[in-house]
Amino acid sequence: MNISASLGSSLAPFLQDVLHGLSQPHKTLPCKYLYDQRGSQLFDQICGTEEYYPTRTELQIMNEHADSMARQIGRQAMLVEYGSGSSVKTQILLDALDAPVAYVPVDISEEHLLQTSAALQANYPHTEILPVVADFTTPFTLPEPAEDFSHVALYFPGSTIGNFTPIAAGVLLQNMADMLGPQGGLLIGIDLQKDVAVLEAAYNDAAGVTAEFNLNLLRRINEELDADFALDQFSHSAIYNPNQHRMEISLVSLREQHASVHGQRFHFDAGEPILTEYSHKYTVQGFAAFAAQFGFALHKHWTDQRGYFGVLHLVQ
Ligand code: AVJ
Repeated sequence: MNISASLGSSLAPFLQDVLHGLSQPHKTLPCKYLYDQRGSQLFDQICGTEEYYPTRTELQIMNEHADSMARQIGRQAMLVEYGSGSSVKTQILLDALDAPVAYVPVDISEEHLLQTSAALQANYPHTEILPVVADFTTPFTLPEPAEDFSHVALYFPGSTIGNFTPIAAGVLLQNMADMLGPQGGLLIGIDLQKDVAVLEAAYNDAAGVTAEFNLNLLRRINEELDADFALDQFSHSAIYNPNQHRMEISLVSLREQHASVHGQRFHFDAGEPILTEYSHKYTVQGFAAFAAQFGFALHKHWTDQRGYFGVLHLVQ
């Protein structure tokens, strides 16, 4: 995106969010901006690393239990997915679901989304594929499928919910509850609490793909927001915070330095972090209790043998 094209009377949201985050006493950048075209590619690459267990574990759970999940979801559903990415897990669900009325993948990475949707439509001719380019953290309108549907089934895999602070996750769950109504269900993937060494290895892969994914955010800011971050003067850091049950992922300034974004100059101390992402780890019961505050009841859940990852079906 060209910023001059998206600048109206106010600043473009990306620029606004970056300037705001870097002006905080503890500098932050919103993790949703990690997923441009290059970032989405790098994330897919992370999923293939030896150390990053969540995707492969969730896939294994989906492969093993998709039929049981499909029975929970029921017939005639409009399947909506938040943060669909490459929709790999969704295809397992679509295969088990016996032609849902429509599939609505929602993602902010437009190119990636439209490519994936075209491929899916060819593979699932009896399901209407209705991609929506949107940021699912802010309200958006669901498309109307040509055929009637009986209920909305929301699929939110990948433990994306882990990126949200408890407060933001609560807002999201409330929005989901409002969208779903009394007939709706939520099938959600969550990463579970486990040995710290396993967690930290997953976010510090030896090949350095996660580091590149994280640094890609600064490269993107340089490119799109007229900034001048010295990419080799920031390093990737990913540490588990056992009190908050979350991975804290940041870019650490390797020396005292400045960077300008769109004419605004920011100072960085040596060792100062820019927080780029949280990844919260839950327990099944802990998450169910949390979701209950927003009217969700846990109907069924599935996990792997090691108990690394959980897929939960919650209903209103
Ligand atoms: C896509 C949010 C699930 O938190 O594990 C992976 C993102 N960041 N490695 C996660 C991520 C660094 C990932 N989620």
